[in-house]
Amino acid sequence: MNEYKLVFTGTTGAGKTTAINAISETATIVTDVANTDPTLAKASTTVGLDFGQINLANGDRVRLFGTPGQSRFDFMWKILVKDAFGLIILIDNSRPAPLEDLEVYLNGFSHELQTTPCVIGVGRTEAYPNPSLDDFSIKLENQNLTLPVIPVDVRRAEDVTMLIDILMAQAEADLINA
Ligand SMILES: Nc1nc2c(ncn2[C@@H]2O[C@H](COP(=O)(O)OP(=O)(O)OP(=O)(O)O)[C@@H](O)[C@H]2O)c(=O)[nH]1
Ligand SMILES: [Mg+2]
Repeated sequence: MNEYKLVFTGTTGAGKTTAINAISETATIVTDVANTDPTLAKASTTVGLDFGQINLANGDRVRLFGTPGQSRFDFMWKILVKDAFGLIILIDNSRPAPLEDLEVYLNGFSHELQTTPCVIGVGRTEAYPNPSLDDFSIKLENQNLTLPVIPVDVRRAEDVTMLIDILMAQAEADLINA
């Protein structure tokens, strides 16, 4: 049996905690506290990490970690991404500047992105279609990155599972091309 570590990161409210809760097969560890930021329309925010686990059909186990979104906790990003097999960046398209949000995480994880497979999941695209998925891809190309950009609703387990499947497929392709 192999064990893989995947890390969910991205802006506060994009749904890292929600995504891990949607698919974890074990009780999740959540370190949320009451949100006191009036610009953030939700009751709680993560101050430490999220943790959950899933088992793949072949018996392999995936450990899921979520970072806090707020940049005042960015020291946790480095701690959590250590030895990660893959990175999922979640974007909330209802925020004022989603492309700039993406850039924050591309910069924050620039070292890891050189070697670690990564997928971008964009949420709330139905109500907020702009920027488009193409706009995200162009932004990535400008940074010399070619990464999958997928629309997701993190409340739906099948959407979160799809992100993980794409990440695993990308990792396999990287191994074949290495
Ligand atoms: N209406 C709607 N709500 C969504 C959608 N995607 C996520 N949400 C909600 O957005 C919220 C996301 O909150 P969290 O999961 O706490 O976000 P987080 O990324 O962990 O945030 P931090 O821990 O603060 O960094 C939840 O209340 C979700 O139900 C969507 O597509 N539509
Ligand atoms: Mg959270």
